[in-house]
Amino acid sequence: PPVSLIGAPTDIGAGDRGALLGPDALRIAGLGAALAARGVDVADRGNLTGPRNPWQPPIDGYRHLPEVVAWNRAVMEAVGAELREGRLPILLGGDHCLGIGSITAVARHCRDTGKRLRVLWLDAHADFNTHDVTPSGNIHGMPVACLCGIGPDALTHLGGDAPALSPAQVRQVGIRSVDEGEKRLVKEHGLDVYDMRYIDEVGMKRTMEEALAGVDADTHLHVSFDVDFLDPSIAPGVGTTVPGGPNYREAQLVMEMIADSGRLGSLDIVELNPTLDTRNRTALLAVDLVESLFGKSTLMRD
Ligand code: DIR
Ligand code: MN
Ligand code: MN
Ligand code: MN
Repeated sequence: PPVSLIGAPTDIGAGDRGALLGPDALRIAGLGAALAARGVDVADRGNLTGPRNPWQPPIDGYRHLPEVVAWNRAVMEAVGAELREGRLPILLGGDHCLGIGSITAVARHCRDTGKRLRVLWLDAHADFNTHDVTPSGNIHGMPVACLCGIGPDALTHLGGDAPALSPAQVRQVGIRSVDEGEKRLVKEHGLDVYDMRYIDEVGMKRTMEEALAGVDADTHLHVSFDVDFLDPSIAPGVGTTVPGGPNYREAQLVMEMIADSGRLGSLDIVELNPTLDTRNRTALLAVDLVESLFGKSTLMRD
């Protein structure tokens, strides 16, 4: 399908400033041209607008909740509009709190079109915190919980009805940093987590086969790609680096196996922070990986 790039220049849910520069860093790294070179029909919708970051401490366990709601409403509307036109939206974050708006729109689209939804959450973190267990109040650590109906009403009911997702629709890959209370919640809600220990033990190939099992012609696959999923040695341009992530080849394999499924329906690229990067290398890597996600292959046998 044709692709639409939607920029959401904000770091409203993050613990560091700078992710608001992510959309332009991805553009400057050549994201649009790289997709076009693959024969993808791509339109850049420009950047959404929203409140500035007031950089305040948490209130009742949330930092910037009203501003987070405003940004997510804008994202939900923009992503929903592209889906209704039969296009594949790529959300350029911005921090990962924006996954709430993006995936709420995708979930609604799937309900309207009778598609099954599978969400692949590529991240170092589980993003399943709540206001009473969060160590930071940063809402980028809470989107999966919010999407599963656990969180403030304004975010859990963004699309009208809650929850947008059931934990059974989510597969998390690359996880290696989960807070104590968060871990209890992840277990309680039965999230399917392929953590780095699992990936080390069984390998990325089998991990992805399992994460994609059951994805069929009636499935809309949403990929929420937090750039901190990648090992910081290859992707330093993020706020919350965690050592021990997927290397370059493992990340390529993830993208190639998603491409092979043929079911990619929407994508978030989030948490890229150009102020912490070196010569835009993390954005360039993200573009390289997105090329694989859209079918660029190193296979000789195809
Ligand atoms: C940490 C960091 N778990 C928190 N989270 C994220 O503040 O909730 N960093 N998502 O990217
Ligand atoms: Mn995340
Ligand atoms: Mn993360
Ligand atoms: Mn669709």
